[in-house]
Amino acid sequence: MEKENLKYQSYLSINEEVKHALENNIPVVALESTIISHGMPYPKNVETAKSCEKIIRDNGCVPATIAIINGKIKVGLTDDELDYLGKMGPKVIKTSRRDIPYIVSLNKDGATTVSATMIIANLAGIKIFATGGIGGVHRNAHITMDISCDLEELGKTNVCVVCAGAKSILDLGKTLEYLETKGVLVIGYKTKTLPAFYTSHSPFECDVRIDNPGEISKLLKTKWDLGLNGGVLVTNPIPKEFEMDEALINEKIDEAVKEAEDKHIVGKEITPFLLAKIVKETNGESLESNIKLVQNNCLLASLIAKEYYKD
Ligand code: PSU
Ligand code: MN
Repeated sequence: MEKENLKYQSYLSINEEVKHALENNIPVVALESTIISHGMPYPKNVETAKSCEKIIRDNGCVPATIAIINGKIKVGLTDDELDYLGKMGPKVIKTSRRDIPYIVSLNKDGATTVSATMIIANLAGIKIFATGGIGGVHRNAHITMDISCDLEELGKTNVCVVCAGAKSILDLGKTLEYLETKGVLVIGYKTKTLPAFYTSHSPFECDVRIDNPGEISKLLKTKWDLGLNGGVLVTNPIPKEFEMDEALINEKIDEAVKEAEDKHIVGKEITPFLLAKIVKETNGESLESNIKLVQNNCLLASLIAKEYYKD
């Protein structure tokens, strides 16, 4: 029989806390780093990253924020590394699946998106990952073909991603269709309605509603026991008290999408451009909602992880 390829291990730098947890069946929750570098401005980005780690610890799990620093794939960051990524902001390279070998082999710094974080979490043996929003099918994808590789990753990598739905910078209907094609179940946590990031609802429906983290954990085990490779998307609505006014946020999103079109912003630049524009145009109100929903996702991911690692 061919020897299993374990070469990847030499590229991974798993910190002591995470290593100890993985070896002792203590639940671990992965976190991405593009949200720090490209998703939020400094210093709120670093404060949020640290508060997310605290929520995960307070709920009996170990956080593993993932990034690539000087070519080393880090699973679990120090506070200094979080500060560094936060201060560097968009100067750090936004790293998705395609970018990983470039960043690693040439000793660069990379902030990992949902796709890259899923890959690395899976290599490290972490099954549950909390974020804010995933990438998806962009609104004018029928012209630009802009479809986030996050969706492809969800189609093949065995990690459960907890998010607050997708924002309407994307075409939510096409995003759901794409996920269906890739065999990715979209779970609504305590809701059948697909949450739309800044608001708890959208005109679309999740595939199933599940109200209990234990049932989500059981579903994950069943899927992977059956050899049905790929991710599961858990969508967790933003708590009502932190929701934005739907008309206001949609107006700002429409304006931002129009400006990106006019400026011919394409490829990996477009999502960070839209996120920053929306924060600016809502005078930071959207940033506050964003922080609250990410924290809420860290809590749910911890509850699922605790069930998953129970026995
Ligand atoms: N959506 C957000 N905040 C984010 C992102 C998306 O609300 O920070 C980031 C995530 O890292 C996601 C990436 O994986 O953007 C998707 O980028 P793209 O659309 O270029 O695939
Ligand atoms: Mn894209």
